[in-house]
Amino acid sequence: MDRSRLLLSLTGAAATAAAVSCGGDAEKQTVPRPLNVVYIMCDDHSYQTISAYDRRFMQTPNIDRLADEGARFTNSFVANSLSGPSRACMLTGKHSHKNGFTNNENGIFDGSQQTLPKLLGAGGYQTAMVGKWHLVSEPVGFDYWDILTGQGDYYNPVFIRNGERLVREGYCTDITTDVAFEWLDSRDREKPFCLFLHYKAPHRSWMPDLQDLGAFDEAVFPLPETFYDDYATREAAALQEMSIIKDMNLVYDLKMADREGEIHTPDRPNLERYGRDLYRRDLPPGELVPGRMNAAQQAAWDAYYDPIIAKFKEEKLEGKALHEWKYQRYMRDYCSVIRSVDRNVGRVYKYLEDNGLLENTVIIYTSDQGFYMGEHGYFDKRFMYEESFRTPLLVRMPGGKPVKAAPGRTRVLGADFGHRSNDIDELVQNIDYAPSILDMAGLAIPEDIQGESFLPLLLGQKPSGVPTTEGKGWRKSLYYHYYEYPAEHSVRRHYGVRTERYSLMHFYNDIDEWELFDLEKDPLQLKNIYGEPGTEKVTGELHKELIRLQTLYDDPISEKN
Ligand code: SGN
Ligand code: CA
Repeated sequence: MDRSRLLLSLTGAAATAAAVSCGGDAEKQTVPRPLNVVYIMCDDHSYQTISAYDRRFMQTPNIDRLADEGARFTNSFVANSLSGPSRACMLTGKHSHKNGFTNNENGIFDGSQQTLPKLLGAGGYQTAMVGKWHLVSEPVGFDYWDILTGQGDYYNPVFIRNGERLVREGYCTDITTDVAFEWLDSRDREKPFCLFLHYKAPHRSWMPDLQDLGAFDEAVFPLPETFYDDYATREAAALQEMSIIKDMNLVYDLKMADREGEIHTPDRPNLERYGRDLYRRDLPPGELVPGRMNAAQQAAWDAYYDPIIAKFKEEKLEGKALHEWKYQRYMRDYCSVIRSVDRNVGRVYKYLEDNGLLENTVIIYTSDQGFYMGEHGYFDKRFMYEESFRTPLLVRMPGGKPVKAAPGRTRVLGADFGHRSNDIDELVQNIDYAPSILDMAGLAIPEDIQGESFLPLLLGQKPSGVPTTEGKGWRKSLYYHYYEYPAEHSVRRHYGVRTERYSLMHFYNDIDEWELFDLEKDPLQLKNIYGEPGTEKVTGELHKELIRLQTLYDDPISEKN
């Protein structure tokens, strides 16, 4: 282990019940010890629909409060933009090829390996995992686990509590919070805790809580500039099956089947059979069974959707009008689902406040990856393109004193979030979560963890003083590798490197395509400049950097074909 890293850890471990401070100026940020951690992770929550990042679509006052009282990471990324892989990266602090969970289709998480909850447990923490797990094998290393089956259901979801299966009545986001509170109430108050609170929302097919139905009916969402992307110069971008226009389903995604089960676009197998019930999930294969809702829920749901379905049938929209109608409907459902997430973040805040925990608890808010809100015409994620490579990351340090970032940062290019004084602009990735949490807890970070602790950044330390696996100074590039192909949505396998200005990716398997984007000149990533005259030097440097990262992380390039 790096000496300074070890020093910080030892200082923390030795200073139980004391405060550890870092940073050179008078206003030092401190970490109280023992420290509790509430790690909130949504599923598919785009930064575009968090108003602390982007004000175009909706307001999220409770999530924003984390940004106001903490830090907003403006360059937060994942290592593999898909649920299971992302969760495995978070739990291990390692890239997919090292933790073994490369894709959802045939991945089974090897629970015998070193993980964050195990390390926390060994360090005297009590840990709980509540909500979406999605790693197939049963959770190992948590004192308590109460997980959704598979993707989970929005209504009346099935949970597995420490091995026992049970159905809980109600709306999933609320229930997940309730379960977390029950565990917090019953925890051992002598020990610090780390709660992993993983919401299923807002995963497809975006089913809002009944109280939020219609919340955005008056809204007209601005169409993203790249909605009608023609994918010129980008072969892999064109080959996907996650286009709102061509792949988003009117019944499954947008709920447009009428009560008799008439389907308005039977463009997906089984829709004719399942009709209106299909989107309610959890149907045994091959059987036509009612959806998951109880009678009262179904009545309220139908009361909202029936007139919309009737109007849709009547209008017989086509072409552009239909495409944009789909976009508006998608955004309405998705944002309505986020309303419940935001409300529940507010509940978590209140719980911590009411129980005197805000002073010694760090709250982390993130998602398992970013998501497309119509950019490039897409929904879903997977690509190394910015919207899905990025993920929101907000951290409220104990006490809620806004983080004072160290001055003199280089601007990292890409999304324009404007500037806030508590922004952290360094390139961070979800492999950094485990070491950061261990660091916050004052525990040693094992040598084989590939991520870096971003605690020093939260403590306002100058990045030049931060030790990384690459030497001194914060990392200047990120490695990405996506594996799930052939599979749903048909995003080709790819790996790549992103620096502060450029993004280079290689799509492989049944395709061999390199893409290079200059994020300064082309932040929307519309023009692949790979192989263009004048790019030789930067391409050479990026190839070198890619190989350096593949060597550093031990993901040899020869195995990628
Ligand atoms: C499901 C969804 C996909 C989604 C994957 C992975 N299809 O298979 O649209 O990309 O999950 O999402 S659905 O028909 O089942 O809704 S992930 O976030 O869990 O990785
Ligand atoms: Ca996800």
